[in-house]
Amino acid sequence: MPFIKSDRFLKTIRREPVDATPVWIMRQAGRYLPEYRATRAKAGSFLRLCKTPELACEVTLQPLQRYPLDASIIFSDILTIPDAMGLGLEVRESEGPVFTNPLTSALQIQRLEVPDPEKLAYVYSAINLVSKELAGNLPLIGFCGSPWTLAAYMLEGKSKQGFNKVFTLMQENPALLHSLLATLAQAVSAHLNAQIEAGVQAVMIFDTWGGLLTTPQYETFSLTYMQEVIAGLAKKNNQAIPTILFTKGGKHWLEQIATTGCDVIGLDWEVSLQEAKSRVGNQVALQGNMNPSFLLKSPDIIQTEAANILASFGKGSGHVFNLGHGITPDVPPEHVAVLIDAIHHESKKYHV
Ligand code: 1CP
Repeated sequence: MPFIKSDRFLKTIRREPVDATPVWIMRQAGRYLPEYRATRAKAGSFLRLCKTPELACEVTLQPLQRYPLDASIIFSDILTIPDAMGLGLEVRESEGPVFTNPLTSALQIQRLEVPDPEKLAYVYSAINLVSKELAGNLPLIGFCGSPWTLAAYMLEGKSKQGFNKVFTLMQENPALLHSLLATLAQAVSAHLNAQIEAGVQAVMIFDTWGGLLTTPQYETFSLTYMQEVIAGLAKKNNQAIPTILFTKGGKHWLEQIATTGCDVIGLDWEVSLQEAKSRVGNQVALQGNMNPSFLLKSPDIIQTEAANILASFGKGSGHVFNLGHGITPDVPPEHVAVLIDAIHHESKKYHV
């Protein structure tokens, strides 16, 4: 199936009228798709897949060839920045991402530098290739991790519940943590700006581990740096590029997030769209927020939950449908088709 043409995503972010609610899915190119697994096997490793622009382009397009999605997201990973800073990323089948050279000393942290853009050129080449294929029919989203979330992985060396090491540094040497976050904010800004230059029409900041923080810690160690990143984004043809800010576990901080300059708040399922809308009003659009585990249930349960989420936002433009976190590898691909169809059909009544 050739992919559809849709302008619903960008219109919804601007809260302009649309005929139906747009939908895309976090990790839409991923292990639940057999064609993704085949391309990953051909590439030999996850990182080789990311670093080969033709293959990254191929997997970016795979979900669009299967489903009438309203947006695409470039296939890459948030951990490519630390990899480019010399930490040596490996993504292992059993363990997930691991750094062969994690941050273990103050000296190592002090010596970190914003990576040479050449080291991430494969991302920009993949964006060029995907943009050509999409030919303006569908928007392409670029992305990065938040400075806080990247710091958590870089100090821990891998994914680990609680991410204790970043909290130890926060206690023992907050100034050093701030210097790491400041360097990462510069690296993230440069990476997003290069993605904008290469052709993405929106960017998303994934603050996956912001929810581990207390409110004062969130403001000091995560939000401030994301605000700095947003303030530093390049314009294209004098127009700001829309930004989506997603803090997983961020339900307490929607009001603060709405003041960062972001255009869309990404929500997980811990807060309803109705509540989020009443708290942030018309300042920003909202994206989310179905629990991905519903995709493991039967089609009628998926349809009912999709309808509940649409009803929670209610009438009018300003809601981009998505999951509240990434799709899991065990989801049957047919269930994704059921969900997207339900969103496009069931949402029509909210857009008259
Ligand atoms: O085995 C495989 O093929 C690797 C699985 C995989 C995939 C498909 C990883 C390793 N990364 C990705 C792609 C990816 N990662 C995308 C692609 C674009 C799309 O959405 O289609 C995106 C946006 C990400 C972003 C990402 N990577 C985040 C933020 C979003 C989130 O899920 O919270 C995070 C935290 C990562 C780190 C990472 N990379 C890979 C994994 C399995 C993880 C998560 C590790 C953990 O649980 O801590």
